[in-house]
Amino acid sequence: MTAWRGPRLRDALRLYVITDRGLARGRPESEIAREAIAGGATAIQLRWKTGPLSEALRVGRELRELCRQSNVLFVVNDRVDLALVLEADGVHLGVNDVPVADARQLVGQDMVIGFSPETLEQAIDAEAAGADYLGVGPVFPTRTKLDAGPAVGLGHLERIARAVRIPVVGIGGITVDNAGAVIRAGAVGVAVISAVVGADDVRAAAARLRQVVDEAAGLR
Ligand code: TZP
Ligand code: MG
Repeated sequence: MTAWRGPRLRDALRLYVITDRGLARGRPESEIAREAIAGGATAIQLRWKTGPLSEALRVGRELRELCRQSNVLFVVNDRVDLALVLEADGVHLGVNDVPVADARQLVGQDMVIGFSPETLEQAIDAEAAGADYLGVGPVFPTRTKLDAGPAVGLGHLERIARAVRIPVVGIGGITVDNAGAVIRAGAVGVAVISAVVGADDVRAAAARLRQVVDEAAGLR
């Protein structure tokens, strides 16, 4: 495992685009990722919920290469084994996945570990267990993840961001219209699926979101 050598993590989390085959309307993950990166995505996550693992590996290898070429953080959702095989820069875990402390044992110190807490306590525990960043959401209502639960809102995000030292990204229902508020609530970045993957022009959608995030963060 080689360590992440791109921008510091909080900068690599600014615009975090997550793949979704259903929302891509027939466009391959590699095309979505290439366009998203061209528009300003700083991280790409392979999110693979159904379908053969051999296909996930094939797609993952393409994303791995694209991200490497552009110094973009490449993260695998849920699966520590897939992240290791793909030499991902990071793995993203939820409350029903391998616990953070066990994942840390498996991946070593070099791989970035992200975690999605449902409560403030889980957020604090994940930081103590070795998580490098947190994904908090769904901040707003979303139809993309049916089991995501009700929206937690900006207040919940803000409380978690204040309580931990590691960077926090907001996720769930984020668009150009509300991304600025997510950053002002204390997130270093936004994680999105439909706002980018579902867009007719993926590159333009990513570029607009990146602009909103950067402006809210005082970076442009
Ligand atoms: N986790 C919490 S909400 C969500 C995930 C994966 C879905 C985000 O998708 P969208 O389309 O950006 O709301
Ligand atoms: Mg998960």
